[in-house]
Amino acid sequence: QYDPYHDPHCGGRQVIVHLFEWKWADIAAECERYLGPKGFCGVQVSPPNEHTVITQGGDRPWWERYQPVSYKLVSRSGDEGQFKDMVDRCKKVGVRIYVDAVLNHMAGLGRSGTGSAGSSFNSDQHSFPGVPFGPNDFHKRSDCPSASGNVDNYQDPKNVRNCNLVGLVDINGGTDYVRGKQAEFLNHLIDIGVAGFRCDASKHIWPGDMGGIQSKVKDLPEGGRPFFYHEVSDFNNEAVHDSEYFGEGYVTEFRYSVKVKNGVDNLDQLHYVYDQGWNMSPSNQAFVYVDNHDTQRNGGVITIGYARYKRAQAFTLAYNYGFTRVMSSYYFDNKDQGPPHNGGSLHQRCHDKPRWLLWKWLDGSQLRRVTWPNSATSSCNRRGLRCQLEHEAKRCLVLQQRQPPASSPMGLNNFNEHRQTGMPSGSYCDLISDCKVKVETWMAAGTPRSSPADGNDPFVAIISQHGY
Ligand code: LAG
Ligand code: CA
Repeated sequence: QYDPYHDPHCGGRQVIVHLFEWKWADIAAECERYLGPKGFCGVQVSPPNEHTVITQGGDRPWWERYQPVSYKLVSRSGDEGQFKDMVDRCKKVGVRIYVDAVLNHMAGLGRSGTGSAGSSFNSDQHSFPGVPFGPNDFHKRSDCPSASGNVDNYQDPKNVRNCNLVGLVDINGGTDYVRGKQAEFLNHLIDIGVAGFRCDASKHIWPGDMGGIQSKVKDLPEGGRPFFYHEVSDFNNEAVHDSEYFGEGYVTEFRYSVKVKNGVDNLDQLHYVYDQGWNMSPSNQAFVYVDNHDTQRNGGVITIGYARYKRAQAFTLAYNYGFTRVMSSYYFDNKDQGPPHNGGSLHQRCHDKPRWLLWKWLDGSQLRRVTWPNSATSSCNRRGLRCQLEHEAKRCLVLQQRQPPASSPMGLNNFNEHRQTGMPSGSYCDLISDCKVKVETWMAAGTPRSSPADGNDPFVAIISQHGY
């Protein structure tokens, strides 16, 4: 059944890639060169609006863009003309743009001066004439119950939503004026052709305020609601729960990243990645990823540099749980380090570090996640699936499912191993042959079910080893 609040508007494609800190011109070229032909649904782009310009140790940290100065579309990634050109060119090759929308706050206390679009601002005075926002548009000191004025007690929703997140001045989304200004920003992006939004720090915005903004946001020009996914981390130990945002769109499922880490470390746990015992969101609400730009810096998850990163990614794309995003980033020596495209192009620089171009080894044929056999697609059985891959890979390691014991859940110890070599080389092998990476594909498959998103489903894992 069609769900208007969960449609990414990309014609059935299923994977978003976060091109963290890429410039608009580079993303446009990448859509045409790679992402469109390979079947990517879309790109999550870094915040496109005016932000602070922060110099620190001779560098500009990536996180200056999480300190908005106004909603003018001039950022470190490019200006409004370049942004429009990117949206158009990507859309022409079937790739949509999803904007990282920072609505909870403006710049940090102690910061003032001129933003990336030339607007003046002064955070201590709550003055952002580029919007314009003034003192009445922010939470009052008396709205925030913490002693420091910062968010410091995650057991109290008022503290989480009304105080300053790491000193970033906290917008009061309760008024019609603020909601109108923020909706105007999102509507401008929709007019340009953007298909949806990653809402930054949604946990720190009252769900009612978020709903109030979204209700002022227009339908897409081609019809339908924009795609919303909300940044809310929930590990069952705080007062705020991600389920409070289910009415507003998908919600980031941080617990999945931990589950998939445990799963690829210990394969027998992989079939528990959707764990209702952990209160994980149902598949049609869960936005999932192995790592994101924060967790790849802060640890606790599998990220670049881990032997199992590709396996975790491939599993995530193949497994029938949630809406998926992969991460494409840049090399860094310290976690504040900004992108390497000052003057040049990040795109070129990334090719110097091919291991960072994670999506490069993801061929479009792997981005098709397995649909469960039903009456219409009954020919899509396990054997058919395996054969298809065998013909595309030079060598395959096929883990074939054995007959499971009637009552117990499936684990990988229920699988037989078949090694196959000398498979005819197919098109995707050739396409990725210059990447010198191992392509691993895990395919979910199993007995027909009415609900495809049951974490206890058995699966067949197919690993095609290529280029080794
Ligand atoms: C997010 N999701 O909910 C982003 O994914 C995350 O990257 C953002 O933090 C955060 N919420 C606020 O939008 C990032 C950095 C922070 C940085 C902040 C603002 O992880 O480290 O804070 O963006 O730029 C920085 C300094 C802090 C300082 C603050 C205010 O690191 O020490 O207090 O700026 O000046
Ligand atoms: Ca807030």
